[in-house]
Amino acid sequence: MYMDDTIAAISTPIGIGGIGIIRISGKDAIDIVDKIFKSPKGKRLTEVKSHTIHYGHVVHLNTDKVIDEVLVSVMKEPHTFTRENIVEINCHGGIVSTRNVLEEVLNTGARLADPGEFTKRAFLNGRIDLVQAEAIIDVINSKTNIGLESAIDQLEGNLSKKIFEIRTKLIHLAAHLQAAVDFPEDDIEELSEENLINSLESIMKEMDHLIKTADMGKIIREGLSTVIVGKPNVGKSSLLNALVRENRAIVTEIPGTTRDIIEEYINIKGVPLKVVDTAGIRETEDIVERIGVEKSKEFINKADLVILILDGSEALSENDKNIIDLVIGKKAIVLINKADLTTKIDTQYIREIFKNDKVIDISVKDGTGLEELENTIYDMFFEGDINLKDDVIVTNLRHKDSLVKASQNLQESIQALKIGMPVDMVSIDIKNSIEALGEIIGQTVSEEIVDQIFRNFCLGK
Ligand SMILES: Nc1nc2c(ncn2[C@@H]2O[C@H](COP(=O)(O)OP(=O)(O)OP(=O)(O)O)[C@@H](O)[C@H]2O)c(=O)[nH]1
Ligand SMILES: [Mg+2]
Repeated sequence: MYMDDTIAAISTPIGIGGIGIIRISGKDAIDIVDKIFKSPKGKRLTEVKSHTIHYGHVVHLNTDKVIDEVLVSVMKEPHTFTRENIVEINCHGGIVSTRNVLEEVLNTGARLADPGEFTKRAFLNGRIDLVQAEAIIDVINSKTNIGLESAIDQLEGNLSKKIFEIRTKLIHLAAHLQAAVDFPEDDIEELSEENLINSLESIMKEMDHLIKTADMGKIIREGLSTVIVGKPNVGKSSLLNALVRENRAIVTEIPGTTRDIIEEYINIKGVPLKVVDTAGIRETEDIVERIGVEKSKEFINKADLVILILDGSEALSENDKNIIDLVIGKKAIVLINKADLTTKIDTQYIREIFKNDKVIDISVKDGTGLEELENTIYDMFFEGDINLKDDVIVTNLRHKDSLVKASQNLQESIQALKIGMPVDMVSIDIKNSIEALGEIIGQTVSEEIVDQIFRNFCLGK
């Protein structure tokens, strides 16, 4: 596919900076910039070699009046980001100078690019697939190192390759089935039903493993959603401050200090966490505090991880017991705080109630147990059969949805085989599965979805 117009946009953030970059892509990119570029030696951009940089000035098309002093990179198709001719003008990074240069490029025949249009052209011209295009947004938006690493991994094409492999296996199976139906007299090696079911099941297993990684993918993108709960004055805000390593939340000896929800992103040994410090939970008449308590309960239900804090220097109260009831059954870590004081709580009893969860003695005040807490969070995150280092991780909800659809279709085909349905019916399910996989990499995706994806991009990308 070849788009016939030439697009341009400012690719650097709007604001004051060292340099501003205007990017132009399309078959006329070099001609357009050549008309408004003056080099000291009279060099013509239309005659320079590809992938070279040139010093000069951008001038007004009609008056030759200097607009800015610039460096211009010329990259000829097809070895460019969009597979079209690309020119990038590096000018001084003021708001006005960058805009003036862009305006002159537009006056000379380019059209202002839509958000993401450069990347969309890279996709439509076949340089990258849809997963890679989406990974570019993720690289730009990553909030954590781990998120960035996984986006780069997808940009490199590792997820696409995996999807492509699974899809190719299915296509082979479908072709084989079809051939056996179409040419029964030919001597096509019969796939025994058992073999077919085995192959389909093993492909489905690969899909299901990818789907499983999506839960991890969500954490990678958004952080492990963690909530700190406990009755008033047990040290919740103190713990948040210790984890953030600054005085983020107000800490006092007055119970009921935290009234509103405080949210912070923190990084524990590379694991991104979105931690919420809540108002201490207790029966109360105070309307403000009561709203805070209601919110805490909501957070417990939504969180991936609950950190329950108990005060070890006091016996367990009714209040603690009510909170324990809210937490039981959730993925939790229990902290018995204030280990620097004399222990009054029945730790044995706590360990019994939470026999499936980690219980840690801790003193936020002197730092005892904090490292054990961090190690526990790290281990929880990396537990199970998902290996962040070697596995391809699905981080995008659209990819997950298509994988779920593909897996369901296979499940149906297996069922159909098992109850002895005709091969034609089985083939339809397999074809639907192939199509769902194709949506992920963009082979069978609708224009509408493509437009929607690129609309999320920033200008100039
Ligand atoms: N001795 C001791 N005191 C602590 C420890 N951790 C917190 N405290 C003290 O306990 C009191 C309450 O701490 P906060 O962090 O405000 O407790 P909270 O759970 O956020 O309280 P609310 O916001 O009122 O629900 C403060 O005086 C802290 O200094 C600890 O490990 N040992
Ligand atoms: Mg607090």
